[in-house]
Amino acid sequence: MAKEQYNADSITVLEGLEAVRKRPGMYIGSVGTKGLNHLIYELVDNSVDEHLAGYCSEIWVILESDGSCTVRDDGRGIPVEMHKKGMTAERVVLSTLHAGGKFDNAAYKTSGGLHGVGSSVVNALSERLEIKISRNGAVHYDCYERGIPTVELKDGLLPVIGKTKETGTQINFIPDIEIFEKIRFKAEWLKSRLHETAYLNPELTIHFADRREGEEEEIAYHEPEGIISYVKELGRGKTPIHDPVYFKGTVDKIEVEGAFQFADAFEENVLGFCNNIFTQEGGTHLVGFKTRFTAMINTYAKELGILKDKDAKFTGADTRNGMTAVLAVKHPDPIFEGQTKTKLASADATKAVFTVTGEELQRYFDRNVEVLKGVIGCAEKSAKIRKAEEKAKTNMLTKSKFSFDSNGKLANCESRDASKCEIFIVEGDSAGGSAKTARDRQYQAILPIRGKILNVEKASMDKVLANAEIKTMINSFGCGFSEGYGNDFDISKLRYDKIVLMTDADVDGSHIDTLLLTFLYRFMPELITDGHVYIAMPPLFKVIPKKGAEQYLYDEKELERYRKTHKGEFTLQRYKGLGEMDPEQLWETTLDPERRVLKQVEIEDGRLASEITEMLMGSEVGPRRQFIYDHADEAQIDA
Ligand code: 0RA
Repeated sequence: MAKEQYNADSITVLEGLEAVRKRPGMYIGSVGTKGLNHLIYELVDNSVDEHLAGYCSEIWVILESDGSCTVRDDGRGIPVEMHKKGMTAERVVLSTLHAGGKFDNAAYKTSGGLHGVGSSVVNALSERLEIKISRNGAVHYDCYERGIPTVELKDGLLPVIGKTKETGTQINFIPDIEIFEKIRFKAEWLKSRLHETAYLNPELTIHFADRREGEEEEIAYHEPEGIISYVKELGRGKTPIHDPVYFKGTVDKIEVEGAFQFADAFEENVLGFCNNIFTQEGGTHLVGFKTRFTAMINTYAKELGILKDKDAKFTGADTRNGMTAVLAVKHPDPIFEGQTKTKLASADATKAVFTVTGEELQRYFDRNVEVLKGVIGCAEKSAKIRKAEEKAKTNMLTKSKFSFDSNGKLANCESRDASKCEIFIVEGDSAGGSAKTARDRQYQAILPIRGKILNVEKASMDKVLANAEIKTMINSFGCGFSEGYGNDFDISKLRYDKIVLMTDADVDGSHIDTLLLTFLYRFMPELITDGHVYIAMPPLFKVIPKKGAEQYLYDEKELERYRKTHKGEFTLQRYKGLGEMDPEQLWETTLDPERRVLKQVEIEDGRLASEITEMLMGSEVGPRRQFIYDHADEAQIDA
């Protein structure tokens, strides 16, 4: 770096990036796989902003064979001209937190408000970042290491490395291993995110390529039908009762666009977006949609004589029974709040969505009475089940209010400090018995479960709640549960920081993992999304060599490797199940926080929830196991 660049301004710049490196979680959520992938999303969002400004129609995202990632667009190119303080605009954008907005004259401030925001965060967290900007007939080049520029400027300007007639921005970066736990991007999440972006921007094409060894693939995402196709895709596997309904309109500069489709199913899946941002925590736009929709269905049901005057109205959940919907608004100046800043708070969005939904859907339903009757039919079904289940639930909960301590087979831990406590759900009484002896009684609770728990996906609510294993789990965790018709779940009451599934490494064990995860995902999804759920990884083998130390091996591959690298004789012990291990071995291999291997179950978010459970419950054992491991983060030593 040239000496004259160390002035007061560059010091503030470095301090800014240093803040990102010190507390990366504040900027990208985590330093796990999720945060890692987030780096790519930040760059893609900038290119999408350029698309929204009207200048970019194609984006390329490439996972390179060297582990780096390239994001390229055909927009105007980040400005390379001198901006201020002897810095080119490009350097300001890439090295100042929240830069970019100052240049912006786009109609919509998106992705949290500023154009180019996020690229400095990616830069700060990259071991190396290279940028090529095609603009003004030339290709301009710059390069950084951990946010610090390594290219010398000429007269304060970037070097030109070629001529071009095109315009656009290309960024290649390799995440910093000093910051991230691992630096392998997860293609599966990236692809679904890119696909979603394509659905939300029907005039955009996003090219994805994975060039990593063994992973080679190329896909182009282009969805000219937009959110209509998205709704169809989200509802895939269900039986639709009508074609998707699409509506749009603008009120007070707020653009509203929605699509929905009802299926013969009992779930509701309504996704909200504001300026392309998925509003995971919901918000005012969804309030407007739901309020108006519920009122409209109740009015129609009365008009059609389906609801009599004496009948109770349908609840909101009733009217959305079986609904898959996407609601996307574009707001010139949105306010986001909530834990993860993904809750739309702008009050005017409610009114805009309320108005558009009312006008457009009324027009639609007046002309499509068959669809309307189908939708009301779904609400009627829901109301009926709701009443039956409310009854079942009250009966169940009053009957089964047993206390924490009298909780069947639970061997609880002594500590009541939830942040330190762990509960192991152990398959089988014999493994459960060993685990109870082996555990650290202070912090580790053991809950043995026998055989296969109920498949909650297929069972009705009262059956689910009558199941002994499930009741015990709900009571042990202490945080209640949520389901379609009510939410008694309160994660602050969770009694254990870690919930560890401990099953045999065979087909039955994998099936039990699946059933347990399905149960947790349906009734306590926050446990998974907040990272409280883990899968224990007991070893499959123990090798005892004539000379040298004994060793546990966790799969066939490790055994193969051991056979190849180990010279000399050794005895091989093969564990058929947890039950075969004595307490001491169980402690060493699976319980001891210092030595065990746990996989953390990670799911990006609930967006493709129904697909996930569908896949979880598929009849093939192989892919299911695969799924669990794909969603269980790569093995990490938990210390
Ligand atoms: C600021 C101003 C202009 C474009 C951009 C930023 C821009 C940023 C990114 C980030 C990724 N791709 C991008 N493409 C463009 C417009 C400057 C002008 O008026 O030409």
